[in-house]
Amino acid sequence: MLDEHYQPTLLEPQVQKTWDDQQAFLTHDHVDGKEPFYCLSMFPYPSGKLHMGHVRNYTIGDVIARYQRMRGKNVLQPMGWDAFGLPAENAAMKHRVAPAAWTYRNIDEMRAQLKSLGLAIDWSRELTTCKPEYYRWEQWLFTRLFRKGIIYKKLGMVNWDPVDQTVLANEQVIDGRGWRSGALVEKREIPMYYFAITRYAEELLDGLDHMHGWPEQVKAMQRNWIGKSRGMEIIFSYVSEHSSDAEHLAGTLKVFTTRPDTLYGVSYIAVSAEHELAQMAAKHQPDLAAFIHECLQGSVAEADLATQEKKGMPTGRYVVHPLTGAHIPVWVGNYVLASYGEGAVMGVPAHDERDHAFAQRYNLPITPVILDREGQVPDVRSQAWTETGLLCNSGPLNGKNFDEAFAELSHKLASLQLGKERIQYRLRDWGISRQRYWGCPIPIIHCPSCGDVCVPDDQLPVVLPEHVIPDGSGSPLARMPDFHDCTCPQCGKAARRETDTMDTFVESSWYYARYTSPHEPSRLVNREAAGHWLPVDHYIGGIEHAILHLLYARFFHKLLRDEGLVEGDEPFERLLTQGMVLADTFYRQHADGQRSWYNPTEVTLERDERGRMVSARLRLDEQPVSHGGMEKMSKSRNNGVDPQLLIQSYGADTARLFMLFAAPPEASLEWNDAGVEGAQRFLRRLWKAVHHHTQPRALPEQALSSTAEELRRRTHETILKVSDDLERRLSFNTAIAACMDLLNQVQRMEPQSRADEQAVRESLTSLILLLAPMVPHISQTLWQHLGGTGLCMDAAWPQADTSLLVRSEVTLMIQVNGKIRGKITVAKESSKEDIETAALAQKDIARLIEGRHLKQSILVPGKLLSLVLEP
Ligand code: ANZ
Ligand code: ZN
Repeated sequence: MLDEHYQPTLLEPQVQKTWDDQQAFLTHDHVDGKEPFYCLSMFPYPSGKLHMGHVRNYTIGDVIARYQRMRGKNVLQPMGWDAFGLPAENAAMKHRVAPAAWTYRNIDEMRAQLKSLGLAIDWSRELTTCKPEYYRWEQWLFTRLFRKGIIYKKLGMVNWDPVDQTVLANEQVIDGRGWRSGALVEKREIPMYYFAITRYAEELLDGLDHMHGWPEQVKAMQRNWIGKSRGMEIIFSYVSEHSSDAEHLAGTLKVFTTRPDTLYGVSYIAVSAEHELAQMAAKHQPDLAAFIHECLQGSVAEADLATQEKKGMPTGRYVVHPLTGAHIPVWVGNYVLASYGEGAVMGVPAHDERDHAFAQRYNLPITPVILDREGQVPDVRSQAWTETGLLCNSGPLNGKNFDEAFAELSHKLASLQLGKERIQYRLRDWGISRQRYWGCPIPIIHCPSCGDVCVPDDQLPVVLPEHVIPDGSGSPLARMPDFHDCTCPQCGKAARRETDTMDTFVESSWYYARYTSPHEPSRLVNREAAGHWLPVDHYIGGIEHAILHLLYARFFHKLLRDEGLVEGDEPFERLLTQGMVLADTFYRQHADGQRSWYNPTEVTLERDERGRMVSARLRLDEQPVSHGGMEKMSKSRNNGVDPQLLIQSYGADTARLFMLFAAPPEASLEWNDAGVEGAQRFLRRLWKAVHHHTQPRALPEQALSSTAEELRRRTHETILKVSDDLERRLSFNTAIAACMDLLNQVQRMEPQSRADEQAVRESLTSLILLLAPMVPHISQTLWQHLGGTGLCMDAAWPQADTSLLVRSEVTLMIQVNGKIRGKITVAKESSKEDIETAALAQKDIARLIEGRHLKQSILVPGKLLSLVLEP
């Protein structure tokens, strides 16, 4: 018997127990006749508590996983922990507890929280990256890549805290000072290990063009990050007045430019403060030395460099123009990046804004060499003309356009051996050494005779001791002879183990592959399992990972491929980047300008009839607080709402439904209590409708009433709509809205006959199945009550009976990219969206479209639907 009232907090643990008892989420690699589907949500850092962003992420992933399962796929949805990282060390210092113990305790708490959400996760595949059985394979791969030269050592710049005598992570430097000591941070160069990701730059860039399952925005961000520029390197020889320097200098100065066509407009050369010429010249010029020192103090972030005031100082050195032979002064410029191109720029003030600002400040010549659109010499006194055009003031190149000038210059300079065409990437090699304790040890042994030697396979893993409590002063491993003293595997002499650990981005770069065979004892992955499951069919995570994590994971996939461990070029077929969760912020400002922030749960709101906030008062003292707008839920604004409280008071299904209904997945979601209550109300209504329907009543045997006929049509329309929303459009909010509509129809109908009752039953059963991926607990209970056997999550996804959709029908041709590919019969009054949905649901059309994006659709009513796909 179904209880009259919906009591989610009682029901949900029972349903979860049923799933557990039946091992419903356990995934086997091969299930006869079932296509594999790998659905992955980005794994969390075990900070201790689930936040709303996690709940949103994992709910979306779970809906996709459960939907695909009902579609008959063999679905893999794993979960794990990105368990190394700085917060564990900070917590360790604060609470005097070992990072390992803190991390493992957090994992236990968060696992329980995730389970309470009812996620269809195969927990038997759980991974924890701080465990030796995981990171040993990272170390193993490191040694392979080191031998291949894909990992190499060079000097890298770090933040050094002179008081704490320790290297600081960027986030530990606050306003240029160490976060604990308050000491002014210095830059230091130390040897570090690097992944040669730049060798894969071209492939990482080209791959994006074929990734139709990724949002355009994310691909654009990756393109910019890789930053490919086509240009030329041009060589300027030094004017050898300062012969002592000339001996040390290579004899030439190289620049990288994307605008060789402006070569005749060069009026100075600017080098970065780190450039060898700058260093050399500073030896004789104390004022230059002071300026260079000042430049090196500032931020190294490119954004800061771009916006700061352009400053410079002459070095007293000159170079020779490769074509005119003119002498050109060399300056040190604070806007020149040491790590881009050659760390040197040919200054063309007439055609580059930065150079223009610099030249104006220091009275350097501004000579236009590119004509404007009208073919006139542009007025560049107050502003640079930065577009391309025909050349002027450029000797033999006058009148040529960019391409002609480029070609001619590259020919000419090559013959003089003073330049050549070159591709430049903004992407840098990836430095992975961290002078931290809580990370994966780098498997290298430093031998006084043999140098850097890889730890041999039979000595892996290099286990990180777990009982250590760091104190903030340097790496504890460097003070543990038990850890670092060892013998050289090559010559047997006493040697020292590397005490740096790896960037935690390394662990998250390959976990997706390990999930396919998480307990494989003898290899990084089981090749067969990896071949079976990869690539990930759908990857879901926050937009904040659009660049680094996703780029590193793509890079790793290629590394694994080149090691013969996985197939294919890309790890993630389709990507969904969910938006942030926002909430209102409330504060009071104190006399000293400081603000105290109050949690939304401590504040009572008054709203007008249109829902606008009229007043906000702190519950504690009934006095007003100011509204600071909607912001991302965060500790600093104290506007986080704890998902656990939400689940405890409303149940997981309500929490899930609210998350899905409040906004499309890619948009940001604004938290509000009214929405939560609305979600709960809908589930109560659904419950009530099923309860009401299953009360025994005597009904005559009669034909279907016209309202019931209409209900059937609506039911099948809804099936079609929700299927498309869940599969193609990933539009969960509109899917839920369609279900809400259908429930309204059901509730309006009082059956007059057995046949009518049957129609209602069909609607309710369909509704429950359509909602099952989103609200799995209530669906399981109601479905069982309506006579379903087994688990609702294993029931087949409802199929729309298209013959029922037709009122008075018309047949339309379907065109794809201009060719007739099929036809479709639809109700005369169908909306364009409905016709499109129905057309896309046709097998033949779906096959044509697979993996591509619909760019446009044009409806010629009564005749034709034309679909235009993206190339
Ligand atoms: C001369 C010139 C003339 C330039 C002109 C631009 C416009 P992208 O497109 O990002 O690759 N540049 C080169 N190395 C630099 C460095 N280390 N720090 C700062 N700027 C640097 O940018 C290439 C352009 O950025 C290059 O082309 C160079 O300025 C500058 F009308 O050379 B150009
Ligand atoms: Zn040795």
